[in-house]
Amino acid sequence: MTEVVRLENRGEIALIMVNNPPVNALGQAVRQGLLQAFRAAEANTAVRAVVLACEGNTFIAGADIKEFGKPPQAPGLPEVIDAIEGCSKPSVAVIHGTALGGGLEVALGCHYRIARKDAKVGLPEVKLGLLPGAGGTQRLPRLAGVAKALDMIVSGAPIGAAEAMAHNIVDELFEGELAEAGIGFARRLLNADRGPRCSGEQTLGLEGADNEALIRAKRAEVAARMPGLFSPLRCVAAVEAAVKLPLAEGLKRERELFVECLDSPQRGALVRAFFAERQASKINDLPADVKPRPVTTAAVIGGGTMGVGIALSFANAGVPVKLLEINEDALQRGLQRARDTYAASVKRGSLTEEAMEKRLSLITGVTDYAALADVDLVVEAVFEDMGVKRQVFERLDAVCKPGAILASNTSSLDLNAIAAFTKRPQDVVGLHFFSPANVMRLLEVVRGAQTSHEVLATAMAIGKQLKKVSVVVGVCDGFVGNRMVFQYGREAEFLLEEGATPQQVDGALRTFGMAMGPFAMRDLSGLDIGQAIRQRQRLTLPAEFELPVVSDKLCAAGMLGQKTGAGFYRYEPGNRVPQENPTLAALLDAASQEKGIQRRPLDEAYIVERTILALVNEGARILEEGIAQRSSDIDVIYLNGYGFPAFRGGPMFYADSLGLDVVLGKIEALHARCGAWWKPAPLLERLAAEGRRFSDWQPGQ
Ligand code: 3H9
Repeated sequence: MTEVVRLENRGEIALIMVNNPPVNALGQAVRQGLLQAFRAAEANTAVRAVVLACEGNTFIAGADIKEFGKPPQAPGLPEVIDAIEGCSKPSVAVIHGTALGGGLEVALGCHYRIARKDAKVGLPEVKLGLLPGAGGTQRLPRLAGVAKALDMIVSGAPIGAAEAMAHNIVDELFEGELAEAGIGFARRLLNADRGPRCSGEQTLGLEGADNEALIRAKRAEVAARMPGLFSPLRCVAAVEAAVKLPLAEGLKRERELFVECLDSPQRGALVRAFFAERQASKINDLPADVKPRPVTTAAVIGGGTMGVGIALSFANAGVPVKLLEINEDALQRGLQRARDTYAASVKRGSLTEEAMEKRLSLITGVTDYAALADVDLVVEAVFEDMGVKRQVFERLDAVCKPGAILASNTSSLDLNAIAAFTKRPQDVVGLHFFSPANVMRLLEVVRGAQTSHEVLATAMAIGKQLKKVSVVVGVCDGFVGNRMVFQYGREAEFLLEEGATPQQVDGALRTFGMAMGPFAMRDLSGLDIGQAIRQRQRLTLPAEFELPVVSDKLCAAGMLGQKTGAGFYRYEPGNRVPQENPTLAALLDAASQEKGIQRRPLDEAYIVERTILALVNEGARILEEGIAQRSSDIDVIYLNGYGFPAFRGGPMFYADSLGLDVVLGKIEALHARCGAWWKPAPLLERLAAEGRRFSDWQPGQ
């Protein structure tokens, strides 16, 4: 056998163990090893059944994603699974951890499957711009039915072992040791004289439902909910082949569709996004021996929307958290907000009553700073005002135990100045959550000038514990995400002055793939927030950096967005769907006139260029200043916090894929046309001249 696949004979049972850390991915050596092991078991007349299990934390978690896009190496996975399914002796896959993608496909190739009670199974290929390419789209519907298979394959979401058993995907659940459970099950098969049973030959799942109607409905749902995505419609087409074609032809059709996905640029972008997210957890200059401090208790200062959202995040992760407010009334409002948020989840069916009570019991309300003396970590989420922050941090410095981490959720203030309010700046770090903090996955971990390595490592570990995607950023106005979005929002507003409507700008950017248009987004967060920032900037910006005036005019008219029933759009009471704001046209005319602009129709491509390239140019500055460690970190922030389409990989990857020479050319043209804001970032100029990309740039090069 190969090193990564071991075959042991346990009496009449062959035990095949895969050992390819970290996740037992199906690289070439594993495929080769599996093929050899099954062939050897087949050839050995003493063997009557085969058990397949994995070492480490998980069953096979899929194909080796690093191999995509490289020349294929034999044997291919379909060939391996054919050999497994064709084995004349019954085989049992023993699933623990996560059987994902090709891993589940290998298990479906086995004749029986047992799963540890805490295991999960799924076909997440769609998240990588692919579809299951080794029989998953043909075998799963035959076992689990077309409705379940479509849901799993199109969403990519895994399901738990019990649900998998209910849907005929696994045959039995077990607890305890893997090999023992597998061998025990195999012995029972032999005693009952049960032989091989091919998933591909089963038809139960295809019977008794109007499968064509299910396919039609899923196709319509995908078209409506996932516009612009390449692989989901092909996932549906592959399942349709399972319904309409015999297995061998269905597998052929699946292969064709898989190769189309493999060759699509979206696959490249989504796989890059997968690795970018993992890369973001690595801090370049952190010595390997730095250990995070244990955090078993936390506190949050401020019971507003943000503070409560952060407290909920801790409670969701099972960490006891104290919520501090300045008086009993404010505290009760905060605690009620926490209860209401959970109650809404219970009503939606995403949380049980029991889980709600358990989580609420982890949140303790306090009004006295002395109650924070023993906590390991405090996150401040009070009003964005330096005076208020000073008061909070001075008090925290006075009461918190040595070694406690003092974190600020500030989104716009200078973290180094905040750290200087304490006598322990090394213990101060920024934890910039995004609203609603209990829902949004992104966490910017702001590294102050004096933040210690240990504190930074602890902040990253907390992010992981809270199931956030954490990205280290440096101190500057707006950090990475908001600093870039300021450029984007400003350009979007300039487009309104040039002749576009909010509907046109939002529509063009949604077609590009943004989850939400910038104006619907601004209405949601409230126009008054930006106004305060603009007023501050007008005092300091050089004259050539002009600012748009539309949102100021809306604010002056009392139209602050959803909360006032009108902003860039109008809203019916109780309805968040944006309608046309009938007073806006006159206001836009006035803004254009004021600036001496002749309004003109703008096309979609121009709208996208003007906004997305504003992100890219600022991203390049951020990279050069070392505010982000690497271009992929910027992309991770945009994919997880700003609704940037994952199939485009993030703004910096998008620029790389256009070619930086092309991007520079467009930015130079915008500079000539629109003025100072568009001065090309020096790093962009340099990389374009050298024929390089953002993704291959390292600091100091
Ligand atoms: C497929 O199967 C196609 C087939 O249908 C058809 C073929 C013909 N490959 O996430 P973590 C690395 S498509 C290579 O931090 P966790 C990862 O980069 C595939 N490497 O751990 C990281 O490396 P590093 C379908 C992989 O415990 C390390 O493992 N399968 C792969 O939080 C730890 O990862 C999927 O899409 C891989 N497949 O979560 C599953 N997976 O330490 C993708 C992980 O150097 N994987 N790595 O940064 C996952 O969802 C999660 O990794 C998993 C573990 C849940 C398994």
